[in-house]
Amino acid sequence: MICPVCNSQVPDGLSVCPYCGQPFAVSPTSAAGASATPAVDNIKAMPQPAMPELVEKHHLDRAIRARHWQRWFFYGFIVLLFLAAIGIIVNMNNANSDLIAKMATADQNLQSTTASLNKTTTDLGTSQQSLATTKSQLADMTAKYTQAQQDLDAKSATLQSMITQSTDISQQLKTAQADSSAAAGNIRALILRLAVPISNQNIAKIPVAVTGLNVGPDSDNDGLSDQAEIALGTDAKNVDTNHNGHNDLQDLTNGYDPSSTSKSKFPVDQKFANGLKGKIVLETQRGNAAWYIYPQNGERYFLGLTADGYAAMREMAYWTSGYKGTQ
Ligand SMILES: [Ca+2]
Ligand SMILES: [Ca+2]
Repeated sequence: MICPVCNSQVPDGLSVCPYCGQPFAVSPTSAAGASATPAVDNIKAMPQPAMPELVEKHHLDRAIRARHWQRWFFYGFIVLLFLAAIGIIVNMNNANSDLIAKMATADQNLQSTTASLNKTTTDLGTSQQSLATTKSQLADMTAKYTQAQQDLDAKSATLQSMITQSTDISQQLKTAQADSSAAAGNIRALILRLAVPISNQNIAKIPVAVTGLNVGPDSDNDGLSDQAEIALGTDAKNVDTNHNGHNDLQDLTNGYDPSSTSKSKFPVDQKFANGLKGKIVLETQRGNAAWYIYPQNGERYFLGLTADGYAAMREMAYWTSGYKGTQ
């Protein structure tokens, strides 16, 4: 049978384990039968170690085996700890390397960010200066705009005043033109009333003063105005009315009658002319031409056609003023 305490194989029928001293329960059959004798015999036949030594040896063996297993467990545990420590160190080393790399990267990023920040700060300073300059310019422009607006308002007011004045002047000019037209009519009527009528034949007896004959339009550009050519009976659109090879002004300057087809000189009668000194004569056959007979030399000075009474008045004022300029 097996000892329940030390698990040692012991012969059946023993009341005590010979290895550990554990008492056994003795069955009645084995305790009081004839079979008890063989068991005792077996026990006797077996080498019987001393009981204390056996127990002590058994305990020592168990302690040794326990120590043995404990030692191996300890060694295994140490190995595991060592491996774990190596793993931890390796991981720490790797982590440290990663941290160093990350720190280097972070340091580079920090330097880059710092440089970028410094540049941004510089740009910001520049932008602030530019903004300040722009604000200053804007304020200056605003002031100029305000001044320009004020100037514009002032000029607008001045212009409006000038427009008002221009309207007044325009109205005054219209009034003056009406007055002038009325005055010209009155002067024309006065000349017609005061002038001495003279025939085309008789006026040719009065020498022509070759001055004052170029006032106004000159269609053929021969030096005689269109009105003067009407008064002289020449063609205002033909420089040589009598076809004698000399233009109308040249004929007149040399005493020839530029309207005469006979190409002859004027039939000047100075005595007749002197009789009309200081008077206005009106030759009615050639557009009511008015002439002033100058008192000093008895020559006739063209005043104009009475259709233009105002011009006639100016000419008469000129010739009667005593002034003989370059007209
Ligand atoms: Ca002419
Ligand atoms: Ca001629």
